Amino acid sequence: MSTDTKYLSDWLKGMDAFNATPGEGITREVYTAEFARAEDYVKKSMTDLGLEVSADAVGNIFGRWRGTEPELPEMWTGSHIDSVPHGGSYDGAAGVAAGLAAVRLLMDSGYRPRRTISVNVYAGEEMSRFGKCCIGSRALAGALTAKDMRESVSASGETMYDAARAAGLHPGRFADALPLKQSVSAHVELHIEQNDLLEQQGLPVGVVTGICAPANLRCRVTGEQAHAGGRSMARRRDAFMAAAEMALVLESLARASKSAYITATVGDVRLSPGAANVVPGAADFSVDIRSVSASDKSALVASWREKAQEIAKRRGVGLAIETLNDDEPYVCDAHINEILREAATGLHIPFAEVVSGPYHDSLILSRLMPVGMIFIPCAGGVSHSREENIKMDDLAKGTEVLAAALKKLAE
Ligand code: HGY
Ligand code: MN
Ligand code: MN
Repeated sequence: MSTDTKYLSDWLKGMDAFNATPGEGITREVYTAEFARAEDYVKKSMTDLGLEVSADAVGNIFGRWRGTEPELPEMWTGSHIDSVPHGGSYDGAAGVAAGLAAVRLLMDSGYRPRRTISVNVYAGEEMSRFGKCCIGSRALAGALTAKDMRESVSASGETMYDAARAAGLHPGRFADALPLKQSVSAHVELHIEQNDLLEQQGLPVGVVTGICAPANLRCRVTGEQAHAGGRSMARRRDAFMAAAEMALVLESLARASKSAYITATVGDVRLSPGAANVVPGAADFSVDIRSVSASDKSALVASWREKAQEIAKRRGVGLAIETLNDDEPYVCDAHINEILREAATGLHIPFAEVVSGPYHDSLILSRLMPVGMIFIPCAGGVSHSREENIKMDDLAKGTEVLAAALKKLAE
């Protein structure tokens, strides 16, 4: 079986058109106009393949290839099409393209699955707009409710619920199909690695052994707003400097951790009032801590919280920490991974087993079904950046492994 790389690259080029920042990377945040048009594009490509298309109240899309025994639990694949601001063309979208191309490959081979195979798009995997990641897969898993949608507010003050309605969805009909009632046999997601382990080894495919999970905290330091020239250094309660010290302590604790895989990031800092000649009275910042080990992650969260409170006390500032989510890491399903390894070997496609530092919808879906992931390299391991790039040949190879695995898992 050899994948039609033209189908993959044409599909991805078509997806690039739905972008709020042309020429400055891809910005396609969940429940925006670009996102709504991208969803229509996906539905059309599913219809063009002869798949039965359906969508739920939060914007998850399902493209079903009915099996000969549709009463059996379905086989799922899929990923996301939303992006971070000024991100790349392949984070998420490559996995949707691969799912469609894998089904197309199997159809062209004359194969008919026993189980229905569904190629899916999960809404809102990125947390950038509402501070909550994996909106669609959480809704399926019962970890997000319509009430949560009304209470999640973007930086511009719009609720997730209203934004979903503005994007043409019907969150009021949440309970029609959410949380997921049916049982699903398994889920395999293809995704770009977003690290450079595969590229370093010159390998086109990775089989993911574990998916790290994030603890996302929203932190607010409150100090005293003052004049940048008038207030002496000794008398300041500078919210930013306190936050900066807390961030540096986070970095040193993460670097000192003995964990097999752990990361800590402060990716979003907002100062108030945010003027060059004013000592900030308040500093809001995000903390993103991940590990493939739940205990290592909670140890880092706990030790950082303690140090941060000590810094706040010493500097005479307030510190409020809100936990947005704290998810369980996932060790990928051994049976699925055996099938993925066999598929790659049978296709003479060299592969390595790798850990996923990034989380994915598969992490959340693992609460409902056994899950495996296939990685392909991305240039320099760069992602969440306009520099994100892949080799179409690697995506084609990953698609062939996905197709072979779907064929096996749909029996
Ligand atoms: O942040 C992540 O791990 C994912 O790419 N949203
Ligand atoms: Mn991402
Ligand atoms: Mn992603």
